[in-house]
Parts: sequence; C-alpha cells; structure tokens
Amino acid sequence: MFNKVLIANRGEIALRILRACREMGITTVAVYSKADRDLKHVLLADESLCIGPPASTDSYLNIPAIISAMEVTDSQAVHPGYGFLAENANFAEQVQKSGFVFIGPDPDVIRLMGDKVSAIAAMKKAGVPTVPGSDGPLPSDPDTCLEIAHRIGLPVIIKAAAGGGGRGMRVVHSEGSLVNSIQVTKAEAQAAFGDGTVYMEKFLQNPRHVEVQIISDGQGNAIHLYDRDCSLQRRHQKVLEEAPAPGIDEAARQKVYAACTNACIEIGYRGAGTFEFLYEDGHFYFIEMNTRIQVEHPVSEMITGVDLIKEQIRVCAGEPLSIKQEDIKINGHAIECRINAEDAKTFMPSPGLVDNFHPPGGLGVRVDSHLYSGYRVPPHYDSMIAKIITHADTRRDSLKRMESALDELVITGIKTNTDLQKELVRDKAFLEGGVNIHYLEKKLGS
Ligand code: MV4
Repeated sequence: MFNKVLIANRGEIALRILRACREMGITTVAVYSKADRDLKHVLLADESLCIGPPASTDSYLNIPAIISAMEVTDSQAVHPGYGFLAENANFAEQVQKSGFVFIGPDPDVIRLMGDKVSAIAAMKKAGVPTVPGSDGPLPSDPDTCLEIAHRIGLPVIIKAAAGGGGRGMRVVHSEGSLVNSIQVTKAEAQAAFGDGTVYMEKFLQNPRHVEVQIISDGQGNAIHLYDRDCSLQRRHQKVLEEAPAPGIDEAARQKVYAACTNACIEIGYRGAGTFEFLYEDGHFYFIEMNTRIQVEHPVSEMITGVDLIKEQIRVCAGEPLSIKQEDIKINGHAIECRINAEDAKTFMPSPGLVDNFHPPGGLGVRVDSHLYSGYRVPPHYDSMIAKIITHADTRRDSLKRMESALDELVITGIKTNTDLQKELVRDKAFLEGGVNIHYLEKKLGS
C-alpha cells in the first residue's frame, strides 16, 4: 500500500479522499491554489503546498506544478478526484512516466473512453447495448450521411467524438437540416476540442439517465455496485441522484450489469468507473463511460456499504478487489441532494462568506461538505458546496429523511439552492419515481 498520496483536487471531494487515506493509514498531501488556503482538507492534511494562483488553469490544471509537488513531497500516488485532471490521459501518462501512480485506469483506457466513437465501439464489441447509430465517425460524403440517417430513422442526434457530458451535440428532426447540422456540429467540435470528428445516434426523446457503478482491479476481477438514477438535471448539471434507480425492468438490469463487468475485464479496466445509459421503454442504451469517481458515488456507497474511494486506492496500488459480487447486496435506498452556492432564480453562482453552517444529522444522514462557519466560498470554481445524502430501508423513507435533513440545514451569508431541493423531494411526479431527463427543466420552465 502507498505511504503517501497527493490529493489533486479541492472542496468536498478532496476532504472525502483525505478521510479515506486517514482510515487507511496513508499520509496525505494537499495541493491548493492561492484562493484555497482555508479549505478544510488543506488544514487537515499532513502536508500542504500552494501550487499557483486562483485560476484553475494555473493551479489544479497545472500538470508540471502537480508533478513537482509529488516530487518534493515524495508522494507515491495522486488521486485526481472528479473534474480538473481526473480524465486527462496526458496527465495520467505524465504521472506514470515520472514514476508515480495515477489513481485511475491506464492512460490508454482513459483515451479509449475519452473518444466517444472508440468508447461505443469497444462497449458494443463487449456486448454492452448501445444506441442505434453510425457505429463510427460520419463520413464527409453527404449522401452517405443521409443513408445512415435513413437507416437509423429520424430524429437523430449528431455528437462530437471528443465531446461528452452534453458538450458538442445537435438534434436533427428533418432530413433537410441534416447536412447543415453535421457541418455546424463538426465546426463547433473542431473549435472546442481541436477534433471535428462527429457521429450519429438515434435521438431518444424521453429517456431517463441511469448509470451503473463498477469497480475493477485490472487483474480479471470486476464488480458492479448496482445503478443510480441521475435524471434530475438542469443544463447537464445533475441536481439530485438516487440509488437504486426506481422502477427498472429487472431482467434488463441484470443483463446490463453482466455486460458492464464483462466489458471492464475485456478492456483491462482498473479503478472505479461509471457506465452511463439512457433508459427508455425498458431498454438500456450505453452513451458514455466515465473513468473517474463521480460526485454522486455516495448513494452507491450507502446502499452497498462499499467505500469506493478506499477500494479505488487499493486496486490502483495493485491489490486485488477486496470484495466479491455475491457479498454486495442492495440495502435500502439512498438519495443525494447537491447544495450549490447559487441564486435560486438565475442559477448564477453566489460565492461569499458563509456566516453560519449547521449541517443536518442523525441516523441515515450523511453530509459530504468542506463548509464551516466563517468559510468564504471563492468565486473561481464550481458552485457545489455540500452533498446531503440520506439512506433508509425504502425510497419513501429515504425521501422523508431528506425532507427533514433539508429542513435542518442552515447555510447563511450566501444564496443556495436548498429551497429547490426542498421542493423537489416533495414533488408529486418525482415521488412516484422514474421521471425523465427533461422533467426538471420543464418544471422550472426553462
Ligand atoms: C442523447 C440523448 C438522446 N438520445 N443521446 C446529454 C449528455 C450526454 N452525456 C448525452 N446526452 C444525451 N444524449 C441520444 N441518442 C439525450 C441526451 C441528453 C441528456 C442525457 C442525460 C442526461 C441529461 C440529458 C439532457 C439533455 C439531453
């Protein structure tokens, strides 16, 4: 096992990683920007180093600065958390070439999944169900594109191979607009990602976003930790997540779990990962794989009892998986509400001084947050400041527990989306379970 791990992230996830390291007896190194001297994990870490000015590009995305920090602190491994460098294959490669361990899959695997065309091809080959589509990059010949669209059937969606997470896509409803839409999406992709490769899929009109959590040791062992429903989102930002996804066809679900773990073994996956699916009319359709730990990982932890961060560190230190599939049973239901420092009406970030922070507590209530009374939320980063996670035997009880937890939560001095969350956990359609990806935006009228 590692003696010392550097945490290349900030906020709640840095604190989450620090806690896992502490429990494992691993010395922690925090790296932080000039705007982040007062972060909770920076104050708690065994060693802390400032790596640059507030702008992410100069600090949390500064690869040479982070590798230098690993060298001067004699760290053995780096945990990238989520966002920033977590899915940057070049970073993972440079970490390895410098003689350190990247806590995540191999750079080649990150690259394979980073290119959505190659990711879909690899998954399809491994038996994971995919969306009917072009099965490869769209050719430059317009007639061939029209033929592909005919075969798939309108509406279709054009997506950038280098995109993902909602960036670089365009829906096509009519034959007449296809060629132009491809052109525009290509040009945007070239400008945004330096890669104009695009592909085509059948556009699913009212799907849910259901994802499967996996962990694999790269030594032939892979397990799934069931699924999560992340359909409540606004502008591709998830707002509330739950595990397991309610009302899923049980046979389809078991089949997709088997396909995911099989695919992990096939591609030599190491670490925690997520298979993202669209779920419509009882069928799963793979869209992307995330090669990082995700924000919403706690809901899977709560229903399985598995510490995903510890397991991630173990398998990336070369240990085999410590758990077997048959030992992981679903226990109850978990909900996560993301608390953001933002204006309730405009959704604009609302950084500033937190006068008072009183987190909720009690049985089945987990708060993953770096906040404390007197902490100043800097304006330079993501506005998520806390995750409230509740766990209970049933979905209804977990939601009731969340109602109570949100009512207990006090954050003064800054604006937050707590009222929206309170409304959501009392929303009639949401309480029924299984709303689709458009539900929240429609509710908000945006
Ligand atoms: C789709 C789709 C419908 N059909 N692909 C958006 C984020 C990116 N991960 C993929 N996305 C979508 N891909 C097909 N073939 C609808 C979306 C989509 C979406 C997906 C998940 C969660 C929220 C979403 C919001 C709008 C569109």
